[in-house]
Amino acid sequence: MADLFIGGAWTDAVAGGRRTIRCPADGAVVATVAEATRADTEAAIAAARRAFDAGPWPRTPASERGRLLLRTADLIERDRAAIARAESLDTGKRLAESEYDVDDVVRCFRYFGGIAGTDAGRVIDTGRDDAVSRVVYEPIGVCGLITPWNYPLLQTSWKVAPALAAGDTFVLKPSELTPSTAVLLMRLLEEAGLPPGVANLVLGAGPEAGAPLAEHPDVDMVSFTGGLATGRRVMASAAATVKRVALELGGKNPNIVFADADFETAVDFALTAVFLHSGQVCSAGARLLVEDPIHDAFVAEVARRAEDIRLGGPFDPEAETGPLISAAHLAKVEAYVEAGLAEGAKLRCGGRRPDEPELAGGFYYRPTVLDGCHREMRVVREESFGPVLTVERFSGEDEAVTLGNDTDYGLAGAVWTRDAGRAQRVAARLRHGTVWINDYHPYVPQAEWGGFKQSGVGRELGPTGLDEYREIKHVWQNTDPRPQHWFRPRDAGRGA
Ligand code: TXE
Repeated sequence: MADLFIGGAWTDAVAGGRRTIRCPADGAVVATVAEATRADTEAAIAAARRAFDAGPWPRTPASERGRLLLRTADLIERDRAAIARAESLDTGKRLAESEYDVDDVVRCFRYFGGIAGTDAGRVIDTGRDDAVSRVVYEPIGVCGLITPWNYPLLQTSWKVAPALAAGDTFVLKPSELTPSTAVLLMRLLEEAGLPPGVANLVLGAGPEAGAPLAEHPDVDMVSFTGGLATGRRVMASAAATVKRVALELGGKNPNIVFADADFETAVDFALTAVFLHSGQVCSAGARLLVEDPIHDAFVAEVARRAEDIRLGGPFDPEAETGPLISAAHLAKVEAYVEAGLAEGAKLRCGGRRPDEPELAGGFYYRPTVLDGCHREMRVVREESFGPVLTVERFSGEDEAVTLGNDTDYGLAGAVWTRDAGRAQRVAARLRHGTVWINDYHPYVPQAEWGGFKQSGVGRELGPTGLDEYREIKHVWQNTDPRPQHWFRPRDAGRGA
């Protein structure tokens, strides 16, 4: 079946061949999909350019664009079961989690559908009666949207929904590992009545199908979610044409537990923070900082409970979390754990693949707790993106903040304490884009999501998330233009 969507038509890549998609839980073949070449991506860019320059979409009233997003949300909700199933097969994640993700996708489309057209800019008091001045929003143009494999449709919706609300056209390049739900979304946008060429989809490898989106002069903005190394490359390529850039590059997120925290709740959330989706979450609380007096008891309890976590495939009702995305990613996670142990970390649990024979066909790794860690270790500084929790000990507020901020990243973090003043003080001092107090992981589409430092550039979600996808223009109009004579005409005032 043709699965590249270019200029409103479904086509197959001619030169790129096909890629086989396998479920990471057991290696079963899920689908084969077309693999785009550079030429296919360039054709998609040309289609998006035409739809922007000559098509109706950028000039469609924003409220009408919003209505299309709301219709799309209804269609996604209608197809919830099929979309969640496809997401689980590509990613290996539990079906229940894919269902939550699809619900979040619906909320995202409804949020941007709802705010499209509610802000028409502002009128400025010029102090004159012969001039009017307005600040208005305009679409940026053609957006290149590059998304990862951990939350494939959700990450896509965080880009597609505001781009459409703003009046942009786009080329989407999902992760080559998890393309299925992007195909389903394109079909629903088509059904919702999006004009041809506004939404384009190319599938395939980053360097071939994705790189032109950062390089091509006809792309006005590139929005990327993925790893730090690729993000830097995207940003460098975008510099050649001074594109707008939005990047979400993950984090190394501190989960800070003070001695006065609600012990049981903090233990419970420490597990969710890092082991949800086997740690393949940009905001994962992979760095646990525990205050001295409770450190030993806390780590023992976290490790005890982590031992009990049940691994399994997407449709195993007993499973609590699933496999890693690929053999390469599993090897990378294993290497991080080995490096941590070589640098002196103490293994409290995990540190191996599971024993169950029925899991042998998937990329599973046991939830792992490494104690006695310090900030010079690679496993503490770099994102393992796996089910690996490193534990550091601290004493007092200042040290908690110093450790919590001692990272190149700045995406998210949490603080656990019963002291309301301390909670606010620590939250204010942490240099991370999201800080949870006595909680971990919740987000709402109304609030911005974005990173400090090397976690990224720009924002997703929230009203200013929409601003990432539009230009702000000041329009000044003199309503009674007359000669000004800054420089007096030769004949003016002669003899005066
Ligand atoms: O990511 P890549 P990978 C982190 C996590 C993980 C690491 C590597 O630590 O272990 O990144 O994962 C496309 N030009 N995150 O290798 O390469 C690629 O095809 C343009 C954090 O899977 O960043 C895919 O669509 N595009 C993260 C997307 O970039 C290119 C989520 C992401 O892949 C490209 C995922 C190129 N030259 C991984 N090369 C988060 N922030 O949540 C690749 N791509």
